Amino acid sequence: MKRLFTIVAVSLLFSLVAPVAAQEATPGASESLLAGLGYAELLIRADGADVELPDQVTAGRTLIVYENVGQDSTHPFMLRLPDDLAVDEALADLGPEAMEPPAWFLDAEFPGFVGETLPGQTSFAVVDLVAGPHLVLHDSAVLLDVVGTDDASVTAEDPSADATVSLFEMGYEFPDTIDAGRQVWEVTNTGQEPHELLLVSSTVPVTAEQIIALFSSESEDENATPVGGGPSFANIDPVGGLGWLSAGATGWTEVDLQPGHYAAICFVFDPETGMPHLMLGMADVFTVGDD
Ligand SMILES: [Cu+2]
Repeated sequence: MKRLFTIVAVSLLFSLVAPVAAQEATPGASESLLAGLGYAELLIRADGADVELPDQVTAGRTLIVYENVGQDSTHPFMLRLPDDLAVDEALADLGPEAMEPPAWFLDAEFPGFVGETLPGQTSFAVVDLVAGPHLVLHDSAVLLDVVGTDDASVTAEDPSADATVSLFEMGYEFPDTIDAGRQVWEVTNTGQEPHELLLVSSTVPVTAEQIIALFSSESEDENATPVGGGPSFANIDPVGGLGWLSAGATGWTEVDLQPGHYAAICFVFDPETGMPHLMLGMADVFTVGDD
């Protein structure tokens, strides 16, 4: 069941990266910046491929609260099935036998989702859900029915954001300065294809070229530094972000950043080559606080 298909290969990569040791306590809803803003809440509790969630939620602007109670870091995302695709067919296409993404995959809508979440952590994101059958994807594909007619982007107030970030082919735009601490980011896909914001912290300075070289390297040794220097997998940790987001869509995520070095990468695949966008250059770096 570990093989949803190649695009989820990143979760395998991150099982190298993420320490399995217990994390510092992460905030309950009371400390979250996005919780308490009055949005309808969708609570998801994931234990590996075992995902607990309601059968159905109402369309509209929604706070996703995602608890990873499993042993491994997870890299979840969500899609709304194309209108002409039957649910049974979609689930069959994404079953344990699936070796590659089905042809319809990039025709789905991606409303955004929480980012990579370490064991014991809870992640928060605010996204707009449109009525229709959805799937929550990680080690498994789990159905979530969104019902109703609410046009969320028109009726709901935006969360106030500490930073805005855009995603496009093949890169990111970040603010000139990013402060440390817990904060809300407004993330918009200004490109033509789906993209994601997968954030990693690095204990050593890092360039975009170095992070691409690291993920392109075939080394099994987590201490190996790729040609060109920079971090090894032992130097980096996932620190959240925002899951797959369709062109033109906006979502809000909550991040908690310590001063240091960071990279943003995208594992959405290119339909022509099947390559993750990262390998096509979709990586950027930033620092928080003084160098
Ligand atoms: Cu991308």
